[in-house]
Amino acid sequence: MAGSIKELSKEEYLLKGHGACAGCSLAISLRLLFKALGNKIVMVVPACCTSVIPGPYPYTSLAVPVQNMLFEATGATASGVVAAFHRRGIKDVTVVGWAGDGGTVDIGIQALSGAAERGTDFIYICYDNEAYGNTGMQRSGATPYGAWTTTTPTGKKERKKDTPFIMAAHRIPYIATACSSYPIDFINKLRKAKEIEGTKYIHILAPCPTGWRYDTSKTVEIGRLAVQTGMWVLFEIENGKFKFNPPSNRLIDKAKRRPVKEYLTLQGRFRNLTEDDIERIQKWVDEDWERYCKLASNQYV
Ligand SMILES: Cc1ncc(C[n+]2csc(CCOP(=O)(O)OP(=O)(O)O)c2C)c(N)n1
Ligand code: SF4
Ligand SMILES: [Mg+2]
Repeated sequence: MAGSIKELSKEEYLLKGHGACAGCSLAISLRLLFKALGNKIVMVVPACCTSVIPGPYPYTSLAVPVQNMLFEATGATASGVVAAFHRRGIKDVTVVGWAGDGGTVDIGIQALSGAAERGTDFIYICYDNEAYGNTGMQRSGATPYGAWTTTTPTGKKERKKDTPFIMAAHRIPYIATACSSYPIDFINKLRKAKEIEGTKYIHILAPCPTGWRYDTSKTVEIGRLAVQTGMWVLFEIENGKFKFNPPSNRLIDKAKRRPVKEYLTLQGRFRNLTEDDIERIQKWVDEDWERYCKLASNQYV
């Protein structure tokens, strides 16, 4: 396990000249993925920002094998790749499904659910920029309440799906949340997932300056604020056992959590929120924390 950034490999498999927007946390997360797992991986990527980031054929900025797949098919395709490796007796390649929130919580959920039910031996990573970024920022099931998108011009009226817990209902051996603002936490979770057999699911919050309407220099700060306000919680569920990870484990005491308003008001996508909306979101966050704290003390989901 890594203790600090200095211990990480200097190899880069996300090459210069890629097509991500300035300040994109998804590009940071991709670099971290490669720092954690190296290049003995095969990525399965559906239609999403990550299928644009490599750039136009015949060039690519991803120096690992990538299978670009239909929007809905990440779980099914990854299952096929895993089966092919098993058939050939290849055991030292990690298969990684890497999909956006639209490709995971909406259109890809059936293929992912099937793969999880079969116990497909792969790591599935949902990077969650909370909208359909590649097609211009339409709302997804992961868009939070009140957020502007092109299809929710006055703010989304529904709440975000709780996908890590949908995955927990599949009784897979490992589920974790992460964010690129906490790189060592993410890297260690990837390395742990690599050693576990079966389906592993990691859900990363992926701050997106283009869609969330904040300055490109603030990506790391926005991710940290998401965690410090408790709007994004860092946890693991290992064999059904729930555990907070730092710094979320230090926020069990409500007084230590910063008000959600600090996170919301930095982002243009929340500019239509009223004070009542902000209070409602704060109440939901506090209620979610009560549930998480019960899970942490009873331990089993
Ligand atoms: C069946 C199908 N419907 C719609 C599209 C168009 N499409 C391509 S990428 C995309 C959005 C992907 O959103 P998400 O999965 O959240 O990834 P992001 O773009 O945000 O990285 C859509 C709607 C498609 N490729 N296939
Ligand atoms: S739209 Fe957002 S997630 Fe997609 S490349 Fe741009 S900043 Fe990154
Ligand atoms: Mg998205």
